[in-house]
Amino acid sequence: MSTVTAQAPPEGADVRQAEFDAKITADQRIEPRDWMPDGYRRTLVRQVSQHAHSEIIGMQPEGDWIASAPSLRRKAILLAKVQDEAGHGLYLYAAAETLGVDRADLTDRLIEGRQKYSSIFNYPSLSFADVGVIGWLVDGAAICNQVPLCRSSFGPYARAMVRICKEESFHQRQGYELLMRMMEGTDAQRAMVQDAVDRWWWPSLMMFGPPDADSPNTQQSMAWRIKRDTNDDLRQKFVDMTVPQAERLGVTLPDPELVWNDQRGHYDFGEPDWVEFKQVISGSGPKNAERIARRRAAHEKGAWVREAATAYASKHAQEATV
Ligand code: FAQ
Repeated sequence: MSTVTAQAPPEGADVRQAEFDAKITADQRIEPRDWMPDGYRRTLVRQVSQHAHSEIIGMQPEGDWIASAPSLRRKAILLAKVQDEAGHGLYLYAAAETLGVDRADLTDRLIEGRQKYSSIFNYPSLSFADVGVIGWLVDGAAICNQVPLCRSSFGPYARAMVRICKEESFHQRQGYELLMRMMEGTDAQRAMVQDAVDRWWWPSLMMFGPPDADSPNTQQSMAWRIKRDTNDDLRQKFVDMTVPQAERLGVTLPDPELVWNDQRGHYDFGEPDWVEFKQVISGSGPKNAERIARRRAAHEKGAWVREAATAYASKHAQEATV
């Protein structure tokens, strides 16, 4: 009898883990009913729900300008854009719910400060030029970050991203178009655009998250193919994409270290203020308290709608059983 024994096939959880690993390696999608490791599920719930919160809170800085838009055309465009962001939040909450969490609970986590949302939305929008700059830089950064997420390994998240990215592209173009018009206007309008660029540039770079060396989640999220690129790689891509757009627009980006590096084939750029970033994501940014207070008030004001919908649904269910 041979002393060499064939390796026993993996059993139970091991088989499921092996199947999961094989799918990830083969770049196949993980779907909600598939087995997945707890850490994979937790990471997705964290990222997808924080992403959803960002879209919903992200309605506020531009929403502030709907009533004061300078023309009916600009008001209609802005209304449509802000409504799109609400839609993105809803797709993303729905994607998170496929992981077994409840949207009402996620909303509680947001308004009780137990979950984060993007740092960028904790800065004020001080003039109508901010609407253009948010479209150009903030939606531009969002697209850079989110196009690769269309290939994220979790099916519902990746599919939500496809539609979201199409809409974000429209948002970016409307922002750039608004700025082009303002730059063709008066000196005062050009100064407003430059001032908005000066205020939003560094916070836009922070949207990509901390440097790779300080990012606790990137390595594992890349191994699971939830994230497809590192924070620093996406930040570089954004800078490379944006500098020629700034030149075309006729604005200066507020970074004296920004220079083309022929050897690297990329722009070199300065370091964002990571102390400020940490303060903003831990709740002490210029607008954190106001953003959450407003979200909480909207949630409380909407209680009657939720109650009415629940009453309607249970009446409907009762009638169906009669
Ligand atoms: N802000 O280890 P990492 C939009 C947190 S949507 C706040 O690198 P990860 C549309 C991070 O959560 C914008 N927190 O984390 C729009 C973690 O904390 P935790 C939102 C941040 O997840 C446009 C800790 O720091 N987009 O703009 C930020 O691997 C215009 C350590 O960081 C998404 O959510 C930040 N900037 O990478 C709407 C995209 N960065 O959770 C209206 C999807 C990091 O352990 C108007 N998300 N943190 O307590 C992602 O790609 C990733 O989650 C990253 C962070 C890249 C944001």
